[in-house]
Amino acid sequence: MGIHDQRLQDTIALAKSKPGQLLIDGQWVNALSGETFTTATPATGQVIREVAKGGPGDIDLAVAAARRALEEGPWSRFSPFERQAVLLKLADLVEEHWDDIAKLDSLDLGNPITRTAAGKRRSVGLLRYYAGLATAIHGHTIETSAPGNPLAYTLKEPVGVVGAINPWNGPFGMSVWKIAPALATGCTVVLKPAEQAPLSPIYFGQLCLEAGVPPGVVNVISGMGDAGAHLAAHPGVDKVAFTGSTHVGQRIIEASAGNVKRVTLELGGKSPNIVFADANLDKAVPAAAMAVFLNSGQICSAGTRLFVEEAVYDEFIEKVAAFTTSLKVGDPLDLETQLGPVVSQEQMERIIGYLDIGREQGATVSAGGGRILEDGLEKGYFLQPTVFSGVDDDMKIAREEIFGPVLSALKFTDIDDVVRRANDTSFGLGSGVWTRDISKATQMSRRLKAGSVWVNSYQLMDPAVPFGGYKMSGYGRESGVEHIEEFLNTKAVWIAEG
Ligand code: TXE
Repeated sequence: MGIHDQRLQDTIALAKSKPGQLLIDGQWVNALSGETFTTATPATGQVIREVAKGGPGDIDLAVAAARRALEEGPWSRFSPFERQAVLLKLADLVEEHWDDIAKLDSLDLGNPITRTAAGKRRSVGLLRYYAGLATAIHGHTIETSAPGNPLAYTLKEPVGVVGAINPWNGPFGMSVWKIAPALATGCTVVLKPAEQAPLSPIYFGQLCLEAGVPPGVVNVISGMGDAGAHLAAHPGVDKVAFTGSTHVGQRIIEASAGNVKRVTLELGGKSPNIVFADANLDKAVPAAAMAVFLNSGQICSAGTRLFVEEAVYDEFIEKVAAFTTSLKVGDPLDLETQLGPVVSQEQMERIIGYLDIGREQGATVSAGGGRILEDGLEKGYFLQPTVFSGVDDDMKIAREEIFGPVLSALKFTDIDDVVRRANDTSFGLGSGVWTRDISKATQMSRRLKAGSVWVNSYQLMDPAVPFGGYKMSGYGRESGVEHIEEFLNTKAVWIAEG
């Protein structure tokens, strides 16, 4: 399944017809430095186009615009129903232009175009969900015991200017994920998308303008890590919402200290997916594989540590390996493709390094194991989905986030054994449990130290259900009513008799 060149060139032409500048105060502008950078498709390595390379000076302008929009209006005068109307319009536009959005992400990130139906449901759903919540934000009244029996009530106010710093593994979806609740609460935003996949976030800026988001409310600054670092340290920013590596997350915490910013962090993971012998194995086999291979393994909550109970271990690994080998890897723009390339040469080399380490440390390659250098895919960053079996808890492939299509399978004996080992990690993002025994399911969901527990499923997401990490996977929650709280300040008002 090679790369269809004409379709690729047509999609590159589409990408070139979309904006590639910075969005500041409602205007498309070049970077102050005049610099640009290129973004390439991981399917062939071909350059797609140049985009503006925003730096610290551009971040300063964007933060100032966001501050003006927040304090001087008209955004601050928008009623909740008016903010709701803007979000609903934005949802309609995203729905209408989904084909273009899907193509941009498929081109820039390499994720299969077949995944886009789910992506559309999710992005449009998030916008409509937070449109609904925009009109449901309220404080409460409190009976106090203070002298004179004064009345107290709470007001919920937007936290202010938000710096949203995103990774490349969900360029459009993650932009919506952070911006929808921010707009619902009345905040303003400076978005710094990842340098590897900036196209759809920039296009999202255009859709915001078309939806009637006033100038300065959403600003988009494509650029490198220095732009992100400047945003994270900026005294004019009230909150940073970050998704990315744990290492950069730690830098964000340090940078936030200057003006004691609010911070939410959604970081890495090494999530356990646990299969008990009594599980519905026919359902668990493909799900356990796709818990890792979706988006070529580039998902923070991927179930990369597959724990299988002793009694069914050999049978299960054999079936997972057969399923894995049957997956169609290839042109991300092809409707038949199940796995695209990984995002960049750098990531590919990193992942290949882990494949070597896995072998060196004694794990068995049960499926895949290397780069794909034939079938017309040799110019791109295509890897075979890989299953390592016979993995020990101490191997690097069982401890470190690989962020590629690599599954590590481990054997366990009983509940206590697997709970201890599943929790023996510095991360705590996702987890899966496969069993038909309700008491095992409830017990496991209490004992696993992770922000999400999926029982007889994996990677389910919904705008209404909170998502986030324990331990070094971060703090704060995205989605659900919890996410709205992350963008609000609570003010206590005391009314005594005059
Ligand atoms: O992430 P970075 P990278 C993990 C995954 C992956 C590894 C590296 O293991 O292999 O991280 O990916 C911006 N201050 N995840 O290098 O560097 C940067 O420009 C402020 C897990 O792409 O964390 C980009 O916009 N911002 C993950 C964003 O931070 C800075 C998703 C993320 O980049 C900055 C991605 C700084 N000092 C990677 N330096 C997940 N949780 O889903 C860089 N940036």
